Amino acid sequence: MVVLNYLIQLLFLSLTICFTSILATPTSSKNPAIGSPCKKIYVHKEWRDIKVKDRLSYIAAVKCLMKLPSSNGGKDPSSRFEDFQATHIDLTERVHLVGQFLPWHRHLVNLYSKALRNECGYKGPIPFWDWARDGDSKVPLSASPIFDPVTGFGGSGVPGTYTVPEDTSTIPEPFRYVGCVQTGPFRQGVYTAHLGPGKLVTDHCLIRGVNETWKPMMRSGEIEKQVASTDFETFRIVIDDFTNGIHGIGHAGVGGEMTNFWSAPADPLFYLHHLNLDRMWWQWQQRDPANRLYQISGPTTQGGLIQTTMDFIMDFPRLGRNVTVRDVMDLAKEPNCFTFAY
Ligand SMILES: *[C@@H]1O[C@H](CO)[C@@H](O)[C@H](O)[C@H]1NC(C)=O
Ligand SMILES: *[C@@H]1O[C@H](CO)[C@@H](O)[C@H](O)[C@H]1NC(C)=O
Ligand SMILES: [Cu+2]
Repeated sequence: MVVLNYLIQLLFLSLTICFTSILATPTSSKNPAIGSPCKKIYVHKEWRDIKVKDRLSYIAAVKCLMKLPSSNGGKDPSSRFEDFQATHIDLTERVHLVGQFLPWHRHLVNLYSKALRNECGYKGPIPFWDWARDGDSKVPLSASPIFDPVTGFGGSGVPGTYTVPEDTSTIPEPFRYVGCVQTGPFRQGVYTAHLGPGKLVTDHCLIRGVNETWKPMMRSGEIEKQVASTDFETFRIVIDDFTNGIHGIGHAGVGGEMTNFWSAPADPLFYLHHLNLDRMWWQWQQRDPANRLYQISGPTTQGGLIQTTMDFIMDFPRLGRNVTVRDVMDLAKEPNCFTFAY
């Protein structure tokens, strides 16, 4: 009798646990109220400061995202990884060279980080790529640990292995498409992108053309000049200059599809680059939080006259709910909840 009683109690207990976890997932843990304090703050780290074991599991998680079906179940995009790229392609004209550029990409990278954790079980730190460490280094950019064939994202493209499509209307600088990456976890034959280059839909390899021309612009002194901007408008414009700005140098330094305004997120390095750009913005905000934590400017549309405000609504089709610019300004609040190791 005692045993039976105990068994019934156990059964009841496990049912309760079961129900609680089913009920808890969609409401409380997945979508906490925007603006509420964070339950946990994730500390993002530079790629080479992350344990090799975690670097490998990060790469495995990216590959997992590439295998998961797209949230719309469709052909284009064909995976969860491509959901993020497709959203970037669709919204390119609306989210670049405008006020929401930094806020929108901050949230995009955060949604991607959450997908790696929640959908692919990644438990380590989310990596950023601190280009200054390569800019200040004696070795060529192509020798950066970020391009390591085993503990990195593979190297540059090999000339002659990729032919740029005839329609280059959304491929502004085809000479940067040196060739297919032939080393590392995303090498040709192992990873095939379906969206891009540009707005085209083609099956293709990961295209890179690592370009040493940009290494001097990655030096910490050069980057500091940009972060030293005293108002957001100056900062926003100076970082986005393709040839000198810190947004452009990461894209141009990697070359290939990373230089494509639309389809750049075909390269998993896109997210490490943009997280570092976000880190530069956060550092800029932190130098004078009273004035900068909630400072925004820039047109709502490319070349437009209306200025972006805190109430501006940003959307993330396929990826998550709408958020305002205000919602992403303070990293210590939901839906952000992360910080940088340095
Ligand atoms: C590297 O960038 C420079 C400057 O834009 C350009 O002249 C050169 O063709 C590029 N090389 C490659 C391989 O992309
Ligand atoms: C999200 O924002 C977009 C663009 O402003 C808008 O078209 C859409 O209706 C919004 N969706 C919701 C659910 O509010
Ligand atoms: Cu972008």
